[in-house]
Amino acid sequence: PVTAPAAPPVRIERDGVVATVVIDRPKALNALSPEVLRALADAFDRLASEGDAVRGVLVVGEGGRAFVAGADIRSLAELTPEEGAEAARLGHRVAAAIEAFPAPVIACVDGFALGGGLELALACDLIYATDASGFGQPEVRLGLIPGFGGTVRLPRAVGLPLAKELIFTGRRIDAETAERAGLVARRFTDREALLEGARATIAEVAENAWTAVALAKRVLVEAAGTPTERASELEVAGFEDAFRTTDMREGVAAFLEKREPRFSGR
Ligand code: CO8
Repeated sequence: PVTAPAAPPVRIERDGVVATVVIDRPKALNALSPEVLRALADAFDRLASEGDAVRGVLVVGEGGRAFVAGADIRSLAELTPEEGAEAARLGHRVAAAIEAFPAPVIACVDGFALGGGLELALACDLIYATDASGFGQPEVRLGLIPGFGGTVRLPRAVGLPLAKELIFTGRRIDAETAERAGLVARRFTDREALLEGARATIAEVAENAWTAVALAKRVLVEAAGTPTERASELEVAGFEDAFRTTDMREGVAAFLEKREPRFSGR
């Protein structure tokens, strides 16, 4: 039997310097099948190849009910332990592609961000959310544990005690609680306000030297969770690299000359 080709589960939309990565499996609440994870990694690799043409990325879930309701539980069901590890590594590959991406990535959460969905959001630089959102790591309810970064990035975001409580209970918290815990950077009344707020943040970031933002992100990502001494070395190395850019020379000169900088992206 001939079947129509399935619509791609991930697409990229462009609006000037802002790219939006849309996860489009609303019937499964955008659950992360291996196909979705591969498509996400590809999307970030492709956008990274555009250099400073992309100044920020929004990640959104289609359908209005969920950002992402976790790994695709159906595709996990029959895996061997080795295949399970492989699935987790695929998730880590997506997180690595987002963290290596040279511009800010904002998870725009409108609805459920659970399990692998919260881990995906945590791999992004910022989480913005609507009041209708819910966050949790319910893996233990499935006999699983977080598989791509929940044990590493959730404690960094909210502190070890709350991270343990969330991971041990599988409990869901609302957007207001998540904002108070520092997990959500900004909260919005609805999806439209959320996307507008995220675009405005990228526009503000885009005023700055692309090189400096990329270096700052690299250092922030590499330094997170690294012992202070090593983290300080990473910071110094990034600081040194900034001095190799034309933009740093221009930015400093402009300040001293009391004028607006003209950044070139080099
Ligand atoms: N995987 C597959 N399908 C899902 C998932 C999921 N994670 N979540 C929802 N769906 C499907 C449902 O099966 C249902 O499909 P159908 O209509 O065909 O029955 C459809 O989406 C709608 O879901 P519900 O009917 O359940 O909607 P409700 O409003 O009743 O409930 C919930 C919404 C609360 C979000 C509920 O769907 C739910 O609890 N989902 C599962 C949440 C969860 O446990 N997530 C964690 C999964 S494990 C994980 O993420 C491990 C991460 C590390 C793995 C590393 C490898 C990637």
